[in-house]
Amino acid sequence: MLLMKNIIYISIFFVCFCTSGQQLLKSSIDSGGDTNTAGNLRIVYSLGETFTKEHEGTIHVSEGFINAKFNIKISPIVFLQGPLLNPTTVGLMNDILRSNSYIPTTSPYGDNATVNASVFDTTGTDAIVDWIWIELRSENDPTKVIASTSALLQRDGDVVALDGTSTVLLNASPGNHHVVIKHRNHLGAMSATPITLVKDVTTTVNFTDNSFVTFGSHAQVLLASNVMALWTGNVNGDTTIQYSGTTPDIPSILSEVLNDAGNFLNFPTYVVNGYNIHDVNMDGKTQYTGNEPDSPIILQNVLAHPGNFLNFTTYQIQEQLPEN
Ligand SMILES: [Ca+2]
Ligand SMILES: [Ca+2]
Ligand SMILES: [Ca+2]
Repeated sequence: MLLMKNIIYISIFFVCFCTSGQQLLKSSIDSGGDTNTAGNLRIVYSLGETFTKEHEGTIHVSEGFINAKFNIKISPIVFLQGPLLNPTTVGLMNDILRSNSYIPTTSPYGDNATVNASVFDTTGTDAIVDWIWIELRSENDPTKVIASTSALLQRDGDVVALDGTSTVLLNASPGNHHVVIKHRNHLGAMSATPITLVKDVTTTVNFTDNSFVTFGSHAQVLLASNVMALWTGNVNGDTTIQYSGTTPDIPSILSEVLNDAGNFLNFPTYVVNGYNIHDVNMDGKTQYTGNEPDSPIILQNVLAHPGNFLNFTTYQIQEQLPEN
């Protein structure tokens, strides 16, 4: 009788458990899966991965669906070379795109994030230079993006959230991750080693510090002021900066200038005003040749690159990310 009662209780429990069990929400899905280790406890969460073991070693639990929403606070600091070429204030990037109201309120990157136009009202040190892109990459496979977001870049290099001032939050599990910074016409860079990021505590990742080690070689340009910046001049959407050769960036600038609707007489000296990927120094003007042309900046970078021993004009500055 007692056994029968227990079976009934177990059955009731089982039915309740099944009917009120896991719900599959969009937020529950981590497309790639990941692991977390604390002491001798290791949690593996994934969707679509084949489990070969449910547990192993001391304790090793596998779960199908876990809502892995954490707030990783990260405060990257990065300089773009373009707006530092002729700085109006020493040590601060120019914010000419902002002061001319050229920066769009919708991100140029994949998440199409939007901001309130008022974030571009701030002037001075914390004025917004442009949109920027952050990725966290897997410790074990740095080609794999774990989390990513559009963010905003201040003149002093602070990368901030979409309100223009707050710390960036990323939805990822605490742990060791590579940090990648990308910009639409500069070459991206990644931390050479994984960086320990923890929940609810801000971690500063300073790409401008010349002792900060980036993946690959010469991922950034060393400026005269002894700080590092992302290389500018990748205007044709690939992963290299090239003046002349197989995939040069220069013809793309010329084409942009000649094809502009306002350039009736097809002058190569014509200036295209506005937010434009071909504007290498980010002064709000895209010019092929003339008073303030963008093309020579690309030549200067190619010739100045530490890897271009023989000063070839055809040298390619390759973006130093593991997938390239
Ligand atoms: Ca700042
Ligand atoms: Ca290019
Ligand atoms: Ca320009």
